[in-house]
Amino acid sequence: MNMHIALCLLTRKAFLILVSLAFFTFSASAQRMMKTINDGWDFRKDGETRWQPINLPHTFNLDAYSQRNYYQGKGEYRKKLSLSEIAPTKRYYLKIDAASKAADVKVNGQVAGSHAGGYSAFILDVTGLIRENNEIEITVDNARRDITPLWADFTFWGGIYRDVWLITTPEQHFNMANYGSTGVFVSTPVANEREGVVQVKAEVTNDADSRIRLKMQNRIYDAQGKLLQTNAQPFSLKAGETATVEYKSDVIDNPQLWTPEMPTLYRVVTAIVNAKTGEVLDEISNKIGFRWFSFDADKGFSLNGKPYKLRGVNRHQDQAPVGVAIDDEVNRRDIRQIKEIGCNFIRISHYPQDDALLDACDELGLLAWEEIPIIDIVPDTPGYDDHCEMNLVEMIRQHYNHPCIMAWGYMNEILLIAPTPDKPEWPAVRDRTVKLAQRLEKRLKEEDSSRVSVMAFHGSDLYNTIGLALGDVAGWNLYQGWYFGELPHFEQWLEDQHARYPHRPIIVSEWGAGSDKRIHSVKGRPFDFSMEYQQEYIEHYLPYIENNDYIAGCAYWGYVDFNVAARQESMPRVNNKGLFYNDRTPKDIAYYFKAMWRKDVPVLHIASRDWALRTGKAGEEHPIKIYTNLDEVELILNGASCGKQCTSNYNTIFRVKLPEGNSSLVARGYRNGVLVEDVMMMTLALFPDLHQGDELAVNVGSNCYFISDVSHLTWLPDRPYTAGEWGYVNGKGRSTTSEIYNTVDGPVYQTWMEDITEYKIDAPAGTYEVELLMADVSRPARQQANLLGKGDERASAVSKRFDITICGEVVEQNFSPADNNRYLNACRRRYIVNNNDGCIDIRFTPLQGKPVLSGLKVRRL
Ligand code: GCB
Ligand code: CA
Repeated sequence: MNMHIALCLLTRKAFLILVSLAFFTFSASAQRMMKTINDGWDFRKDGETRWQPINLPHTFNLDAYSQRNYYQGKGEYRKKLSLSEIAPTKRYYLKIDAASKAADVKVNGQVAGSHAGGYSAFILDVTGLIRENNEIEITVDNARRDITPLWADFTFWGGIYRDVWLITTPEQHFNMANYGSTGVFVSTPVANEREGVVQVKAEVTNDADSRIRLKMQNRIYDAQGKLLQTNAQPFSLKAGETATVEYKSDVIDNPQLWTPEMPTLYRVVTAIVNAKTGEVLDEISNKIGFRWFSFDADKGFSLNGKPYKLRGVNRHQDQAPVGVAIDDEVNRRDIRQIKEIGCNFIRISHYPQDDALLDACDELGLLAWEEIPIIDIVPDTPGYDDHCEMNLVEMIRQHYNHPCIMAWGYMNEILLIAPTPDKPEWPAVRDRTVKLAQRLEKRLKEEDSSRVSVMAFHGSDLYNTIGLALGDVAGWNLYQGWYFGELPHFEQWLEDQHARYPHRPIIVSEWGAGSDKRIHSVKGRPFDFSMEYQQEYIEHYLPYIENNDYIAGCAYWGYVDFNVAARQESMPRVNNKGLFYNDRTPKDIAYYFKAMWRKDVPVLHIASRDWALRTGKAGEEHPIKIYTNLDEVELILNGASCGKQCTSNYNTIFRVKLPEGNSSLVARGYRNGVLVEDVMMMTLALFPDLHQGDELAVNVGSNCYFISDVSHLTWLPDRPYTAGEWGYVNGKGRSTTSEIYNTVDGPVYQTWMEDITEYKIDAPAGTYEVELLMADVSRPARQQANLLGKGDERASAVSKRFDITICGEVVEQNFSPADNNRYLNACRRRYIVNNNDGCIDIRFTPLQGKPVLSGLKVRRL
């Protein structure tokens, strides 16, 4: 029976049903189809013969976790892809969400295209190349010098570390050749409490070889999914033509505004419809938010007409052990966590991030500053500027529709490693930097005049004097009291800038201090990496930011500890300024932010999770800090009250006598008559008693406890010798940020007593094991330029040499901790000595340079 006869046999009604069914199935299959093709890839590094099976997202730089000079070069990816059929009327595309830094793509041996830039998506039309059975080959290169970033304080992870998509569309579709964007651009030209208007500019392509009549249909839904408006406008496209179709909605009355507290999202669904058949050919859905904002040099930031402090963090994307090869849910979890501590703002630093992150910002309510990674200095590499501009356009077009975005940035601390103005190379660097800034500023405004432009400066006045303060808002990255200067220099810097440039809005785009969970002090100092100094630094900066209207807000540096292969310090390869550890568990300090920023919930946190193992003498008082937004807190130790204390600056410190062993701590307070509690366990280990055979370990030359995360041994802060006790007799405390090799307890070696000639430990007579820890750091490794001048010890030409005597016995002669050229090497020696007179006396006799001692361990045998 042929079709014709069959149709004749049908009733009219059945015929109509059949036709509409046919259309339904036809139109469903005719529309855009998107799927990830992340699985089943092979990978090898350039020059390797063996392929290894991997899945995307993938990075080939897990070596950044273990070595400073991580692999920078090419990586090859390949995948077999079979399709059940190739439809002659369909278009086929590969969308690669990020390949760092550059990618060359082949399909079945033919060049499909290439891309420069490691942080934005690109789309390649592979229609002419694709078959039923395919091989896709992508060569990625993270060593290219013509693509930014070239210098920066983070690892330039190579790989295809976001999704790869196969997209098929009908011959008429939204433009797939617009800088990796969807080709559909949505904005809200009118947005206020009374009225909202949505505008859509859609680029539509006709890849067929004949003219076609089409309609662009837009449907607007409210947050509850109710259809508010629908509109269809006819247009036609010639064969091969791409045209922009514009639509402006009718007024939406009294729109619910988007705010971080109530991120109401409307939706606009834009479709291309075949005017003749009614068939939907392509469709893109966008979420929209009605909000407006402004920056003012005196009043700071305003959202929807009201003053609004921007409270934020900077976010890097990596998480061990996967590096930047993170899944979407990692992005979403991070945004939830950032919201949780009360942020309403995020600086997406220092490069465009995953769409999943931007979506989460829209949905959970975080205002965002996003930027491209032009960092530290502008090189004169040919092609660099063009790639920068292209990456800027990609970022803007790919993320244009996100209501969360309010600022686009394009340079970070761009004069940080530039030659100083007295150097002959300066004028050229200055001129090309200003030229590139002007070019990008202009392009940014052409692309998007509805957002502000921003740049982040480091603490140098040159930005003002050479004309780099050309953006709408000046971002200052300030580290007074950390890399240099003292804490009050922070507000002095800002006040001076505000006074001299009274019309320029200011945001504190970075501020932060490092901390290492193994390091603690009751009197922290800059660069000791104690958790406690990080708290002191933050407790100084944040109230100033909060209480001064002219500061639009801030982004703390940073949300998490993140990987920097080249960084050294107490945790080599980690920038440890995070409010959260790299695994996303909070540091205690995260609760200070939460206490300050969350007014909607009671916050009460015993800030001793990071330091739950204390060491002390029986009866000694220990500080227990509470972060809270309650006015008054009671602390209960092992069931007994330690009293109530009023809080100020969102904290209070109790001084409590912990008994030996485990204790329970309960913090208690009331908010609106409702009980709020926090509970934790702490442990006190008694101060080592050599009479009892305890192991005494001293972090010589340091004010800090060091609790090894491997042995769990506590190395006590050093102190001067007093009779009946132990300590140094002389010497000068020194420290380095250079990495110490061949140890897991680096920080013990990074602080030392220099020029020491004697160390004394009063202890009962007997046989002892005495262990000395030393390192010769007089040839420090080159530090990252980003360390803003810290850690540049001057290299000395000669190694240190000295004799060591313990209890009158010579244990080392002409000793050098750097023997065999082992500078920066952990050197640890153990001696068995007899103490006959109640004092273990350790003496150092200098032969060349100054003797050093970094750590000391004593145990009675
Ligand atoms: C900065 C940089 C940032 C660094 C940070 C730091 O000023 O913008 O990339 O990671 O300081 O910790 O030194
Ligand atoms: Ca030490």
